[in-house]
Amino acid sequence: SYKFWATQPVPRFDEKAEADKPDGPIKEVIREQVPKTAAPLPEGYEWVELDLTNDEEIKEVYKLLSLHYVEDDHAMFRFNYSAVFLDWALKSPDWKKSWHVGVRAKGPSRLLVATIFGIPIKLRIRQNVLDVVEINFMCVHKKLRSRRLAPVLIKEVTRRCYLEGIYQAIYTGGVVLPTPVGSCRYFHRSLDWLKLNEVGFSPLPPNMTQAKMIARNQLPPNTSTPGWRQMEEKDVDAIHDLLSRYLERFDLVQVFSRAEIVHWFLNREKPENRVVWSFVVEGKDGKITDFGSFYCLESTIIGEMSKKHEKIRAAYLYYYATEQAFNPKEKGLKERLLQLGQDLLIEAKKAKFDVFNALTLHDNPLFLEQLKFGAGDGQLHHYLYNWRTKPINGGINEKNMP
Ligand code: YNC
Ligand code: MG
Repeated sequence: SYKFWATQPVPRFDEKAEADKPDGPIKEVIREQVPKTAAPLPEGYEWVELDLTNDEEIKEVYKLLSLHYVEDDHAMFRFNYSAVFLDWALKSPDWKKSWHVGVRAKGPSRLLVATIFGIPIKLRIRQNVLDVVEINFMCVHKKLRSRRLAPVLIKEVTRRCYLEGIYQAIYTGGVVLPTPVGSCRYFHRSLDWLKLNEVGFSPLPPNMTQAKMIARNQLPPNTSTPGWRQMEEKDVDAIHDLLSRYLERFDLVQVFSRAEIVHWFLNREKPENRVVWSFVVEGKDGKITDFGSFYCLESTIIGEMSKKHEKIRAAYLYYYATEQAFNPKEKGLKERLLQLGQDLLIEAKKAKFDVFNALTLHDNPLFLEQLKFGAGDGQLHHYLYNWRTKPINGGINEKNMP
């Protein structure tokens, strides 16, 4: 029935009548009418701005999310976003402390019981480029669920965005709400099939043996694209140019500044706790012709399957781009993406990832099945807040941290 969402500036499921309206805001926000203070919380709780420049506070967010954030439908796995991941995801260029919202218990424990975060990004929706907020990591402690706290969090972060003159948002989720602008499915490529089988993630298909499954998922030990190497600082401008041109082909994409290319892609940490892994292909003439990346996100094994293994180490396909997209022969694009995808899988295998995940967006459907990815049962829906546009198929924003 969506009692809360029915009050919000989002398209209704049955809004067919509006389908001919041009793209634009659903509601005009009047800045003077935006409340200057937060709505009250239930007795015993208070609003806080989290200070993510303080390692202790990042650890508190880590702790809340590691115990209470997103689980799969069968409660077998829970995302385990690391503290370095949160630092990377929430302190991107021009981040604002006022959009790092928490709820604490009053009293001596001051326990953090709920969060919702926003970061500023530039988004292109078809022909319109907008400054928006990307909302992520909304979480309520399990003991406080189903008390209508989520709408309170959403309204508070909205108020804080309005005060900054930001009136549109993008967010993703596994749940169906009014109304997805696009939807995609998760695909999974086993890198350590035996471990995935032992933790209950990959069942043995009928008429298959374990040995056959292991053989089927073997990868060559080394990459094969000539000129393939890790991304370095000196590649930033070339990647900025290549990725920007590549993304012009899609209808819903982030528009990156140079500083954002550095932030989102440059390999920073040592491999042991690296979040983002980025690679380029350098031609003989020194030109960067291709780019590919993935990020590391572990899941904790929470069910009865947790006896033998504690965690699944997953690589998530992130952004990629190739000059081949500008070659008039479409066949060349598919072949090139198969080649780049294979080398990303090999890098992930070398870095001891157990599985490689990807969504059915952008050009991914061109190579997923041939690279032995299989459809999972998870869906990811993309949503826009206060912006009307026709549904977008496939060409949707890659940022997919659920
Ligand atoms: C969800 N994921 O439908 P109705 S994704 C949005 N996104 O409202 P209560 C959600 N809305 O149906 P609980 C939602 N999940 O009555 C539920 N809702 O209209 C809606 N899980 O609230 C739901 N993190 O407090 C219903 O539910 C209302 O106690 C019910 O809390 C929900 O970060 C939640 O999956 C999700 O921690 C916090 O279950 C809790 O269950 C939890 O009674 C595990 O809420 C972690 C989890 C969500 C991950 C994410 C994106 C969030 C986007 C929020 C919307 C942002 C809008 C734009 C704002 C800025 C605008 C500007 C400018
Ligand atoms: Mg609640």
